Amino acid sequence: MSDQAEVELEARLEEQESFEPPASFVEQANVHDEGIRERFDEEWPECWTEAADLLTWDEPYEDVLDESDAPFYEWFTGGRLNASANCLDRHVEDGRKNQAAIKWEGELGETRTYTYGDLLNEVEAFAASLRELGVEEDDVVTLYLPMIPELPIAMLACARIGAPHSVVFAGFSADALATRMTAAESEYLVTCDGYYRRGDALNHKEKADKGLRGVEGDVETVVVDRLGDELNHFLGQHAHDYGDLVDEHEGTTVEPVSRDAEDMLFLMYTSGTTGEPKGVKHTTGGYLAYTAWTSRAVLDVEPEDTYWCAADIGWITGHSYIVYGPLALGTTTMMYEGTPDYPERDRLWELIEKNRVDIFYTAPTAIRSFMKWGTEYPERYDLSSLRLLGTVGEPINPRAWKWYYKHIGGESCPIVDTWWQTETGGMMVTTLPGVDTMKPGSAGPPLPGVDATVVDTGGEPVEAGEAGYLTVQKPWPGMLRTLYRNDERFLDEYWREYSDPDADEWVYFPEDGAKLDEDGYITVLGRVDDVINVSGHRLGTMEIESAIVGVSGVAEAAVVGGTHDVKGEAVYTYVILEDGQDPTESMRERVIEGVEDAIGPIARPEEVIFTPELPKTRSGKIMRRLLEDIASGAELGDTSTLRNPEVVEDIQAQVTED
Ligand code: 6R9
Repeated sequence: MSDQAEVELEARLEEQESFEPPASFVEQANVHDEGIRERFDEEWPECWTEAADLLTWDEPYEDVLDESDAPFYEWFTGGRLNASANCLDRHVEDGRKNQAAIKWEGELGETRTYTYGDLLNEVEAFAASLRELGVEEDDVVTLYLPMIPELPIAMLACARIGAPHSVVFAGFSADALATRMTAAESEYLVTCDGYYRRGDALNHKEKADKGLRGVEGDVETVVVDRLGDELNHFLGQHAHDYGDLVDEHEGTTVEPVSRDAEDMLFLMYTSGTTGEPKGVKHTTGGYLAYTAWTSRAVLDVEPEDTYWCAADIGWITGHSYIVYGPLALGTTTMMYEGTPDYPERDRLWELIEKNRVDIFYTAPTAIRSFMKWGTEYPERYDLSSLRLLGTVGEPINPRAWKWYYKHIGGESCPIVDTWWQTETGGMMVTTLPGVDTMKPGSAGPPLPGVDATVVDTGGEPVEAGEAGYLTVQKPWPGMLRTLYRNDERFLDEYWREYSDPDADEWVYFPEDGAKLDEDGYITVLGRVDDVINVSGHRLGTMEIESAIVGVSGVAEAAVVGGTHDVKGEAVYTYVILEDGQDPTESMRERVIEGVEDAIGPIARPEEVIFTPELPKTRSGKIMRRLLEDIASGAELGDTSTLRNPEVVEDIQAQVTED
């Protein structure tokens, strides 16, 4: 293409506000029925049998939905099934034993492929091992593992014996592990010696051991040997080597335990408004049906595909769309251990070309990094195997969307911008790639059967063109069932705001702001609670604040999100020291360390701003909005109503200095 033509094309793309799905995609799409939304509305809730039909049930369910104890909804009641049998056995029985189930790429270039047959064997061997260690049905097993195949294997082994797993992201700190294990009263842990990050061997076992010292009682621990001789570690009391266990139980048959549809499949701790992480409970039938259905309808996954979701299994995206959804459909799901820029900034594109990846799903923060690095990296590779692209985790700006569309998708792949949460289990608002027009920056209409409505503060639906709060007005199969052992908090956090319990009307509030357009498309604007979104990771400002006030010498702290080019938001901390303490460099380092120890490097403050006071209203409330504007470098509004307007200038000067 001539330079001139290139410039013209760029200009056209810049202005284009909507995109039709390519005809070549539509022809082959799993869902191309334009009337699907009306059909699901008319047939609701029976429409969801379409999702349940993707699964193999040991016992058929009696009712699709039981609303008798709303908002403690139950789905597919009376049905029985096992998630691991749905993800493994039935595909092996269908003659697909030798098809790749997991293709794993290590950071240093090693690869491992597990066929459905291999995966089933290892899952059975590890399930037998867990049983031998004493794990019984309904015992919570904590998995503190990085992106190695043993993580999905352990998840499926737990599912096989009916033991819910609680995966703790490997980047979380020892303290975060201890808090989650204690909250779940989990007496079993699967972890590893270490893993690679940008070529360096990280000592993970040390962190796990430190975490275990914060947990009461004996914990039976299994340690995966990821690094061989690279790091020396001692197994210690109550610790077992994963490889030895699996060798010992090789060839053992473990019958999948038949679970009630409403039995817990897993727990996932996520950040909320208070300092305590919330234990989101997902169950077997509804969750698996919903992740399978959305993988098929939205990600267009087919068994023949090589599908890659470049998230970490330590977050919900990895649970739903690396492990359960894709494996339930019997496809080949990829896992990558490392970072996108190691050894070079072309790693992901190299892996797409090498594995002939059909579908690629990542986060806007990653796309913004790719943009910054430049087109030379994707241009080195043949990405023509791609059929569909997806994003998740935070709003995507139209520029990043268009860059992804052009430079990764070659203008021939639809993009699905999928809004959902840990609590929703699966996607809720997104275009259907074979049906809907795409509008960069707007996630799209709600999925069929999902009643996502933007409302005003009074709970009334807003008019087209207006902004308000996102709500979900009808239950859906993938929804969380409660917060683990805390029904009261479940009601408080999600259902108090817009429901009318006297009229038995229940409205779910996800704590996101949103805007509606004339075509019913929803643009999600971001959290309206004290949760910030750093590189697609959800962090509670209260958790960070409590970590900072735990540092000796600190009197008070306020944490807000400030806008950041690549990360979306970054952590800004305003710190007040105790009398007699000086704002030294070492104090700053201790604050940063305090946060990393309590949560992990993902929560590392971008800036630590020392101030003698926080800006407060006359009634004594901290003006968070103002702190956010300062962090983002935005225009400040009128500050004269503050009790202490003079501190603002002082703080602002510190932020602009850096
Ligand atoms: C899946 C996941 C949930 C929060 C959610 C919202 C933000 C997720 C989004 C999005 C705009 C999208 N979010 N997807 N915002 N557009 N496509 O990320 O779960 O970690 O629980 O975070 O992420 O603010 O409330 P989780």
